Amino acid sequence: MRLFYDNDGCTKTQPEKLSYSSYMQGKLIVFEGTEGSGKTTQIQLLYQWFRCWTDRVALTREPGGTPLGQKLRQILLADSSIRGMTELLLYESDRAHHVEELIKPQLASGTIVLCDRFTDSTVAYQGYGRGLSLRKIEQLNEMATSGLQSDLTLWLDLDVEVGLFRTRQRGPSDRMEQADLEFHRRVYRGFAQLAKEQDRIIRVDASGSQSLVQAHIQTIITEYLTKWQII
Ligand code: Z5A
Repeated sequence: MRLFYDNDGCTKTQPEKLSYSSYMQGKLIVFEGTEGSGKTTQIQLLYQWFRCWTDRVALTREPGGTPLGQKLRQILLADSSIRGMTELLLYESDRAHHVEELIKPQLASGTIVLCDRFTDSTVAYQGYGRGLSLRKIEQLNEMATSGLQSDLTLWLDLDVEVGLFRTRQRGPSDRMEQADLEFHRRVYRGFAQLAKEQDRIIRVDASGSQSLVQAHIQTIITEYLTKWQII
C-alpha cells in the first residue's frame, strides 16, 4: 500500500471533505465476487480511504451484518445439513433484518454504506451455483430488501482457481469454500451474466496486486462520487 498511502493511512489525493448540505440520502456500494477474489481486503481498504475524509461511511457484510445476522452466519457457514430452500431462506432472513435494522437507517442518515456481498450473491450462489429458481430468488430478494438495490456494485473478477488457491493458503475452509470446483465455476458464470445484464455492476480486474486493484477501485468510486455530486 506504500504507493497510495501516507503514514497516517490517508492518500495524498483524497477528495475534499463531503459537502454535508449537498446530499441527504446515502449510497449503497456493494462488493461481489467468488471466493478469494479479494472483496474483504479491498472493501476494508476503501473504508479506510473514505474515513480519511468523512465519518459518514459504514462498513458491513452479508451474511452477518447485525448481531442476529452473526448467529445466522455461524449456522450457515458451519452446518452441512443446510441445503436448498433452507439455505436460501436463511440468507434472505439475514438480509431482511440487515436492510431494516442497519442499511436503511444508515442510508436515511446520509451515510455511504459499503457492503461485502448482497443480493447478487444469492443469484450467483443459490441460483447459478445450487440451481434454485432465478425467478423465486428475484422475488425473495425483492421481499427481503423491500426493493432496495445497490447504487453501485463492484464485481471483483478473478479466475476461480486462483481465488480458491488464495483462500486455501489462508487456512482451513468453511462449508461453501469446500464445494466442488464446478460449483464455483457456475457461481462465477452467475456473476458474469449479472454484470452483462445490469448497468449498476462494474467489473474490476482482481488479478493484480492489492494496491493496484485498490487504485482502480478508488478511481471508479471517485467517478461515481462526482456523478452523484457528493464531491
Ligand atoms: N453466500 C451465499 O451463498 N449467498 C448469499 O446470498 C450470500 C453469501 C450473501 C460468505 O462467506 C459465504 O456466503 C460465501 C458466499 C455465501 N461463500 N463462501 N465461502 P465469507 O464472507 O466468509 O466468504 P467470502 O465472502 O467468499 O470471503 P473470502 O473467502 O474471505 O474471500 P474474499 O473476501 O473475496 O477475499 P479476501 O479475504 O480479501 O482475500 C482472500 C485471501 O487472498 C487473503 O489471504 C488475502 O490476503 C489474499 N489476497 C487478497 N487480495 C489479494 C491480491 N490482490 N493478491 C494476492 N492475494 C490476495
